Amino acid sequence: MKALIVESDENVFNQINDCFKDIALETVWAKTGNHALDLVGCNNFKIVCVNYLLEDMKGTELSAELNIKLHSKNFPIILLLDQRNPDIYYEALTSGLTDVFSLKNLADFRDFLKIFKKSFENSIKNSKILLVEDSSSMARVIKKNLEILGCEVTHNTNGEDALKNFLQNDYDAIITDIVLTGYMTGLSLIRNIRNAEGNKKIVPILVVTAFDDDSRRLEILKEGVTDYIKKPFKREELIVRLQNLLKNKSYLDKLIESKCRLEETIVKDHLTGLYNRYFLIDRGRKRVKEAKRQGYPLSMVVVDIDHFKKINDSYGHTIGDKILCEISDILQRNCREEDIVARYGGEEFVLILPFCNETDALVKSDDIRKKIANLRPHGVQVTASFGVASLCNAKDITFETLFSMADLSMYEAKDNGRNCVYSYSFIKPFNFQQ
Ligand code: GH3
Ligand code: MG
Ligand code: MG
Ligand code: MG
Repeated sequence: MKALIVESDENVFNQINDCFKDIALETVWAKTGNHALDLVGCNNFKIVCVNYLLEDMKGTELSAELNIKLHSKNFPIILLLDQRNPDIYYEALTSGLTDVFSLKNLADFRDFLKIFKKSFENSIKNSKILLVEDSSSMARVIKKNLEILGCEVTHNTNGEDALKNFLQNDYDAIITDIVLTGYMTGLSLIRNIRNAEGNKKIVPILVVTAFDDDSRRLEILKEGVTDYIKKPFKREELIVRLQNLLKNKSYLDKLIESKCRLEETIVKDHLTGLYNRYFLIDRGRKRVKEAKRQGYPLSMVVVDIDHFKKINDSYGHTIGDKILCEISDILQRNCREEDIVARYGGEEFVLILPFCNETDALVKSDDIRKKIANLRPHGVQVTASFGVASLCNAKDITFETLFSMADLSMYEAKDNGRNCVYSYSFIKPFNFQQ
């Protein structure tokens, strides 16, 4: 990675060069604009810094020439000015320069360079790329160029293998040709990727193809590709386009991650990690309706820790909290993935058990009750009372009525000595041994 400094004054060059030393970037010195134009043709610069006043031309003129010579700008061109001047700023930005910094205050420029280097390294290094290209010579060129930059490249010549690889692995970007070996075209591969399940389908896709007529390009874009590049292409263009895709992908990944975290905090109880009352009611209503519609059994269990107030009073709230977490773990561990285990509030929990009839729910509840009674978290004897209600054949039961039935049964258990399981259909204690 090299930088070009275009500066006619040696002292000023040394000042600018020092900024690049800070970020360990190799520099090449061009004393004039024409010297710079000669150098860019045969070097691969990642950034060019130009003084506004050069011996043979203005920095803005050099910038315009660089843009013409290289057709498309694929590295930042930075203008360094002796003094602030709004007219020159305007001229600079309209001549295609990326940014302007003052030579009087190089701290800003140093900060810019640090960010520039970091973003360059992060966006492309260690990226996993799936390359789908039938031409082995073209694939070799692309693969080599990306591997130099630290990418891990998997190459397939046909869409079938590429699709299999895509479904089995996670890639940061896909680079694909349109004409491939095998039965699948690049377009069909793209369609399959965009129809994939979940977040996999949003992977950036860069199409690299020799087709350049407008209608075909439009077709390719309509399939949802992220970017398009025409063969033959310049190495820089491929890298810059890929870099942009990867940068956007990383923003999107961060966004998805924070959305998931946010969704989790909305539905989870902070202390125990169980679902909260909001989630229980929302999902519970849906589950009850679904069970009624499809005619499968569903049970609800209300669990309330016995004399928890006394436990708090005797051992303190901190131990009380830890006990709540341990009881939550027991409830969670004894339920299936499709069950809902929620903290309804305080020391009260609710379980929703789809595909579990009343008898099974009673057996399960009594099993959990015994486990809690034998747990002795932090050396404290803890018990809980259970109330069970089931959908059975009653057609007009809602989530709310089922909850009231289970809650009433739980109070029945409290009234009858605690540390026991009561069910609504009998309002009598359930004893598994009998
Ligand atoms: P019962 O057997 O009749 O259910 O008696 P109880 O003491 O468990 O019931 P009560 O409703 O009288 O008291 C519940 C206690 O639970 C009071 C409250 O301080 C405690 N509690 C509620 N939420 C928390 C919590 O997040 N942490 C702790 N440590 N205690 C809690
Ligand atoms: Mg091809
Ligand atoms: Mg209680
Ligand atoms: Mg309670």
